[in-house]
Amino acid sequence: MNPRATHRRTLACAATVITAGLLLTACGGDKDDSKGSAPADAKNAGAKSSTVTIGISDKGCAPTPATAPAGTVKFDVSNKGSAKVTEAELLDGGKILGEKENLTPGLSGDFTLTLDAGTYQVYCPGAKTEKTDFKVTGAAKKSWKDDPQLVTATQQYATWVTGEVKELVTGTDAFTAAVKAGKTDQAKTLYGKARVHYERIESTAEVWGDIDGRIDGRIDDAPSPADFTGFHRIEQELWTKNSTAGLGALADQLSTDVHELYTKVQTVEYQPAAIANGATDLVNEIQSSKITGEEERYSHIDLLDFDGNLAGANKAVGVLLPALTAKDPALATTVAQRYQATADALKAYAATPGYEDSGYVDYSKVTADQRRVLAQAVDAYAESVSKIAGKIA
Ligand SMILES: [Cu+2]
Repeated sequence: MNPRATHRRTLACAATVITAGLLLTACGGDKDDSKGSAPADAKNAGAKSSTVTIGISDKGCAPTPATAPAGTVKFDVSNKGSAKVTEAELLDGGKILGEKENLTPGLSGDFTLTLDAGTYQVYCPGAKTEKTDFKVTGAAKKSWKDDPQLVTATQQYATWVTGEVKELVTGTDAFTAAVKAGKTDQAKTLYGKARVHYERIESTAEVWGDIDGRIDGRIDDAPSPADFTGFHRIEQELWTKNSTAGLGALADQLSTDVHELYTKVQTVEYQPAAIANGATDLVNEIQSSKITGEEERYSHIDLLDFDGNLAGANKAVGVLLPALTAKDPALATTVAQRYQATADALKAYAATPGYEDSGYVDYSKVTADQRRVLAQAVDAYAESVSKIAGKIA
């Protein structure tokens, strides 16, 4: 869970999510998916690609232009000096398709989406006018579905995510059983073994904001103490009180929630750009919540979470690599090199069996200077990964 996005979830354009027979389109405007989606290659003749500028201010975040043709749309977002409005999202109904957050005054960033015809909203929470319509018209001439490499990529990724969540379920059930049996030491070592599977796929889990919040939320995200549940609530008790007392109901709830997640992920249909954006989110999560020590503040197994986010990003990049190599071999090479540099930087802290059996040292023992070195590697990797969506969308 991204610590800055509280009480709601954010994944950039995760997928088309089918829930209980209801088709919810997360990445396009069409409810029936009949108009096709977006160009597989923005450089292809006939494919459309456009850029929209969004300036955030206290007043609002109206997009310029306010319309775009169906296809690949890149949103350039900048904060024009608002201290209270620091993010912009593209919404389709209630769903977040893409966003740029944590933009303090003067900062800018971008996100790229594949959009079908429809009316969307640009949303900037906290502004005087929070929502402005954004219209997409026409039908894209080419779809990523025409590119066999990209179709294969989405299938591979779906299979991998489902497998990871299956392991999450198994690992979490073992962890919660230990908690309920009062085996504190065993619970502590099983905690990380379950969590790493969540961290690998959390960009997908974040599609369902409420579940992500229940499973992976932090004390700071909870409006009231009763809302603080899941892994980190149990983590707090295990490490600060060295006890499992009174955790039975929380353990049961956590098991129920990961089982529900397993049911839900099997309904996701991924888009290539969504997979790429998910990889970017995972790398950004390393920076915002692992390097900082924010996420595992009681257990200090942050390096294992780091490992999970990095592996998840690398998997997403990996399935897209054949298509990316065909379109931008130089970027494919840079991404691979920077991944390796990040993996090497992390490996310096590997240990066997490691702190709490995590495979890594206790993160609280990693100095500020050492953390800076890790952050630099992650930063460079994030920068290259963030370019993938625009190339393959
Ligand atoms: Cu997390």
